[in-house]
Amino acid sequence: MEERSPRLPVIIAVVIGIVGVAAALAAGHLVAAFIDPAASPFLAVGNSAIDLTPLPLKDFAVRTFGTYDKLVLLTGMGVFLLLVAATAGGLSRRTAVPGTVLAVLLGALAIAAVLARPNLTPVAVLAPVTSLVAGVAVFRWLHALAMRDQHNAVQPESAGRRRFMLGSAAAVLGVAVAGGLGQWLTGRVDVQGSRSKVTAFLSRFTRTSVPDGADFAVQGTETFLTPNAKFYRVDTALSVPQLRAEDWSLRVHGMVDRELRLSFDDVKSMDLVTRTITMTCVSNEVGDPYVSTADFTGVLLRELLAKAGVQQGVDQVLSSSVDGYSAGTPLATVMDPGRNAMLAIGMNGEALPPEHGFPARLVVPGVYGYASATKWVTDIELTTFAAKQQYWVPRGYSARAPIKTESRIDVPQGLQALPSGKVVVAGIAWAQTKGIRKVELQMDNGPWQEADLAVTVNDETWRMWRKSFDLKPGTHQVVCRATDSTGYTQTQDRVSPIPDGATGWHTILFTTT
Ligand SMILES: Nc1nc2c(c(=O)[nH]1)N[C@H]1C(S)=C(S)[C@@H](COP(=O)(O)O)O[C@H]1N2
Ligand SMILES: [Mo]
Repeated sequence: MEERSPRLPVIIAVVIGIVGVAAALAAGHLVAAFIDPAASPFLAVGNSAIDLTPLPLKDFAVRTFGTYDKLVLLTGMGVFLLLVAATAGGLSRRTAVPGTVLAVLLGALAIAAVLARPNLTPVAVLAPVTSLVAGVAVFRWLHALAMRDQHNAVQPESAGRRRFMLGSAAAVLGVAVAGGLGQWLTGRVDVQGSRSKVTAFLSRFTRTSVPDGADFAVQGTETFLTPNAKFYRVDTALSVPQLRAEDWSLRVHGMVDRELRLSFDDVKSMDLVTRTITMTCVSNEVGDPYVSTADFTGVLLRELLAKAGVQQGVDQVLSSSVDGYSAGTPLATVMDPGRNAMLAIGMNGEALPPEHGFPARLVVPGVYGYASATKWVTDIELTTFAAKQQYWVPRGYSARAPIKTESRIDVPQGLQALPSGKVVVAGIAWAQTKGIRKVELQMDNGPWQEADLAVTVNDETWRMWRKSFDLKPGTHQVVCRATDSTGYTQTQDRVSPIPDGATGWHTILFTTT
């Protein structure tokens, strides 16, 4: 019989591929824990994928998966990686070349992703480089052990895989230790402890009091202030940045008379105010939920920037975050004495939740979040729109993004079936910082009728409305439209969020029986 080079059983080859990739991820994760958790190859690749995602796809993801968009991305990446690792292993039954090539390619991808992260220093590249080396080394080592077993397999199969078994057990243990240690080191940053101290500090400040009658929550619609846990969340951060207030600082620079570097204690010692503000995401399609309201506590940006001395010619306030996001807001909007643009450290009486920007973020009434509300903010540069572009501008959104007058029906819900007779239609309208003057409803193509408006809180927030109808059994269609205090009635023209926010009338179909 002719001598053939040994061939590994498929299952062994596949296991080697998977353990090799796991070793690469774990080793990189551990090294990243010492440099910057965001350099962990899996996260870096995911974050770069987000940055490269075309705008329509990003909007689709936000709309389809909501806050789970990141979980979906991570799961998808995990499944993809598992399949690639298994395939590369399976192709390496005779020689280790296919698996090695794949490990090098994946390593190169991770290196490119880390180098592309705007917020990582060059030394962070050590994490994916370690991944590449560990992946290739573990893969080739296990492959060699398995091949030797295969060659010597004169005994029955069961007894002949000792080296491979021991080797892979050691590798799996190594993966668990390195990955676990990396995770532990990353989690050691005591963000919750830091938050508790900030919350205790904020408890000394009085909250704003939302007047009675500011919402119609009795109808099952939203409360005027959105609880922090229900506040909409939109960002590009695959993992929430873990920053302690004690380690945070804010640099204010660019076209200023004096550059500032503020610590969190510096901010705490400034004049802190609390303002009720409604935030809105530009990705909000007509009827969507990306609008919420909170009591924000912080320093007015116009006072903070005055300390730095804004120079002639500045028209853009470019804010950046620890994770490399940036937002650009018109200087005139930020400095407007009639508007409460702020550096916020508190939200509804507690420290900002980590996912809403702990320890500090910006909030600018009347401007969509992407162009103003930088979370985990660490840098404010005074510059011009001509000189610098914020994160979303090269990706297709407008540089200037005032919030459009809009309204939404919250009850009944689309396609809901209700008893006939008295039916309450209720919802919200917003036109920060103009304020809502009127909301009208059109039932079953009848005449427009004015809804009752809830008490006004201020012009930087949404306004609740409701109206009851007497309805016979059947199918009904109700449409709403708001008019702001400038007299502008929201347009019926349906446009999508790109490039500067959706418009159109919200329409609901429901039945009564
Ligand atoms: N660092 C950072 N800040 C960010 C974003 C982001 O992706 N990264 N997204 C912005 C967008 S698009 C919006 S709508 C608001 C949302 O803030 P929230 O998640 O607290 O509601 O944050 C803004 N600030
Ligand atoms: Mo947004």
